[in-house]
Amino acid sequence: MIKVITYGTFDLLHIGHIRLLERAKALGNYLIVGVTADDYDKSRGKINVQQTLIERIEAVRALGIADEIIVEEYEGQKIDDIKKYNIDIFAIGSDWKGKFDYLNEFCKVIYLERTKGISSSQIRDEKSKIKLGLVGDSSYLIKFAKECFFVNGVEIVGICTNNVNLYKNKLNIKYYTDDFEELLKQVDSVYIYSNPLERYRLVKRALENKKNVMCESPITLDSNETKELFSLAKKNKCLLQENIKTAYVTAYNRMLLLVKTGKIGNVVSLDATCTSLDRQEGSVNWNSIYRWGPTTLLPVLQILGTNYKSIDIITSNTNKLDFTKINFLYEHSVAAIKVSNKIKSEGEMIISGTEGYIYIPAPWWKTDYFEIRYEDSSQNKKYFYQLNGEGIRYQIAAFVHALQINQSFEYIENDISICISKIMNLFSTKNIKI
Ligand code: C2G
Repeated sequence: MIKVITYGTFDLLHIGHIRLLERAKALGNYLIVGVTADDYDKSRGKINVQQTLIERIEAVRALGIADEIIVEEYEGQKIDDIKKYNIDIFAIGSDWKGKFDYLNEFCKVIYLERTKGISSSQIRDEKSKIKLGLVGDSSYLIKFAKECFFVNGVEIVGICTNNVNLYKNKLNIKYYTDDFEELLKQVDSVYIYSNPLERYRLVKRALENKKNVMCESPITLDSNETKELFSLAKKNKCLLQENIKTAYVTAYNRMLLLVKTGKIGNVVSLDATCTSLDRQEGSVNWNSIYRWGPTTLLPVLQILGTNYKSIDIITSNTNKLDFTKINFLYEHSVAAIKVSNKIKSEGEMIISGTEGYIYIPAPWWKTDYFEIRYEDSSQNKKYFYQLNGEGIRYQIAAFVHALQINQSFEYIENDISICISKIMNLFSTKNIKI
């Protein structure tokens, strides 16, 4: 018996995949198909996969070509599989020509001609290309626009700004100088990264015009306004996604799950710090609580909840010093966050529990790595995950995906967005100055 193996994502199964599988099967008598797991695809930079692993496996199974289906979960697995299943032939499309020659040591490698004129990316693109408008006057939007190129199904139409010079020669897109209404007419979605004081008005206008919105956090500086915007989005059947890039980072999400499964026992204390001296051009007037507050508040609110008993905001917001510390008291735990645009500190996060603690080194908000540490250090564990584009491209992919399947996975729950706005409001009214 000649055993053949092939691998693929097989997203939105199409004729190119089917022909590949038929030809692979014809090379022998028994075909094993390895379907890539979501995490593995993410680690190799495929972030636009639309169907779940189960859906993709079912689609391959339904063809009736494969004799056996396995899941491909890690780099190097192909060698393990070839040995484990006694494979004679490894077959793959010609787009991979030369890339798998190293497998010749274990079995015969055959590159099959790829079917021209069709691909999953093309189908995803054609399905519905989101026309996105950018809004704001910050150099961050240049980075954001570059990240959009990694995501299928999104096209940047233009940018509404007061400061065209900021983007000249860096962003080759249409400018709508301070003309938000005109931009809205040309797009179906907007990304708002304007001054936090302006966001409520802009998000509201966009939603009233039935446009989908990605808005940098904080969405507003008042919890009632944020609540109102979520209701408006619901009423007008639009998506309102709050952007805090950390919420979309794999390592951060896995860390949250480990905390929830009790890996460090009961959480008693959380400390998180975010500081930077490199103020983004164009956003110099935002204080550090607007710039960093949402990021540092995210783990506090996601892990300890929004029902804190008391909160102390200690701040120094002068020309010389822009520093804020917030202490939280919960029923059985405490948290402290520190943010600044004008001092430099270690940007780490420590979550302490009754059994052990989680340590995320600086910069914890865009990490690909964390550790769980115990009293008995032989039990310590290190966790590594792939991170591309600081999480920005994942949040864009999440937005596109939510619109395409008409259902959103809440990376940041609405009550957390509302609580962030509430704390922003407390900051301007109830803080202790130093
Ligand atoms: N394919 C093809 N013709 C197309 C499109 C795809 O022959 N028009 C082939 C690919 O060359 C591949 C298979 O169909 O052999 C699955 O393609 P994808 O789903 O795009 O998966 P891919 O990223 O190529 O995964 O470890 C993963 C594998 O190495 C390949």
